[in-house]
Amino acid sequence: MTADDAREAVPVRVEAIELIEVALPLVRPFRTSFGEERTKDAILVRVEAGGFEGWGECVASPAPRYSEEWNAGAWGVMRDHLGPALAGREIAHPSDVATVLGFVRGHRMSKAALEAAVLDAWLRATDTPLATFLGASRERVPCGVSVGIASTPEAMIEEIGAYLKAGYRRVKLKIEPGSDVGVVRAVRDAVGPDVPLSVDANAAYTLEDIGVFQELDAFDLVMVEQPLDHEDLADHAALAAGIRTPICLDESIRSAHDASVAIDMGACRVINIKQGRVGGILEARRVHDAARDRGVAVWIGGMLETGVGRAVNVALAAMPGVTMPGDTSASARYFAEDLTEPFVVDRDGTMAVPSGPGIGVRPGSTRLEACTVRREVIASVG
Ligand code: OSB
Ligand code: MG
Repeated sequence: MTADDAREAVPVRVEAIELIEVALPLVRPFRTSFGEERTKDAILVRVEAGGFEGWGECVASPAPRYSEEWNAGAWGVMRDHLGPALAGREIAHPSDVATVLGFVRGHRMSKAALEAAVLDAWLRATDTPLATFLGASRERVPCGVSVGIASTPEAMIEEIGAYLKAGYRRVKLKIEPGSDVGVVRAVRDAVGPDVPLSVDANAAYTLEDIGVFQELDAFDLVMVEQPLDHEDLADHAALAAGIRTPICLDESIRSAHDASVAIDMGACRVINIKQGRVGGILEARRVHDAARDRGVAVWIGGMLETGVGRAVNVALAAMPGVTMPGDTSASARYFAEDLTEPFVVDRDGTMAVPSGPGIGVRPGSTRLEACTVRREVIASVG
């Protein structure tokens, strides 16, 4: 019997839901084709369910650039719509959360944060680690690192050198028009032919830029991530037919259904799974299953999460169909001090999967207080 089955008959009631907005300074600015972030601003969800506390992290950003979701909107939809619907509910299985919240269209990151918090409490009620619930097949996961656009290629190369020394197994470079082929050439020359490199355009190009991607073919990249518009699978399929480097989709994949369609139409050969983007941990597992059934490689992406969200990503990265290093970097790559015990990458480029019940970590109360911007109990049913 799996841990999943063991819990099925014992419901937990959602007794309270609290939203906590936090701000943590980043150790260095993170620049992508859609903007620069200097702090990590996130909404944490704390629930009480079945007498247990559960934590989730909403991966929305301060501005609606990566997706339509953003923090102020996420706060509003959780407080006014999703939270009230969930409060007082008996949750027999974590999949009930998506069912209860399904009346709201979209808002996947907010739904995912609530689901994660309830799932954490539900798993703690039987002492089950999230990785076990997900059918994890490893205790340590290989890690990559995502490198923001720097002011000069030299600055980027210096930062990458430090990551390689620290053990990271794959380096992902953010690119944008005007900062692509030249930067990749300089980095490839500096690191040599054996370092696995990829690029992520965050949808900054159109099919008319196919020449850029044909030039990038020369640098043996593991993949090119989300080169084109997030809503254009057909153009990704056309680009894929004209280049050698595999295309990985990030923004375009919002569900397991999207994943199946994208793979079947030849729009991608790799998928970056982010549980927030697809509406939760359970849907993330379904994306993993759909890709595995079709022989497509997946890896676990990131949204600069604090330890609360990172714990979920690392558990997902331990699933058997995850075949490439993820953007699951060490806490120290982002923060001088995380909210939780820090996640550490060893010199061999691997990180331990949390083994405690639920997500296996929780915010330290002093650190949480120091980082809190506002908090509000949005539902309490006693
Ligand atoms: O496109 O993968 C992305 C961060 C914020 C928003 C989008 C993306 C990213 C990253 C960073 O690439 C991944 C990480 O280190 O968490
Ligand atoms: Mg991406």
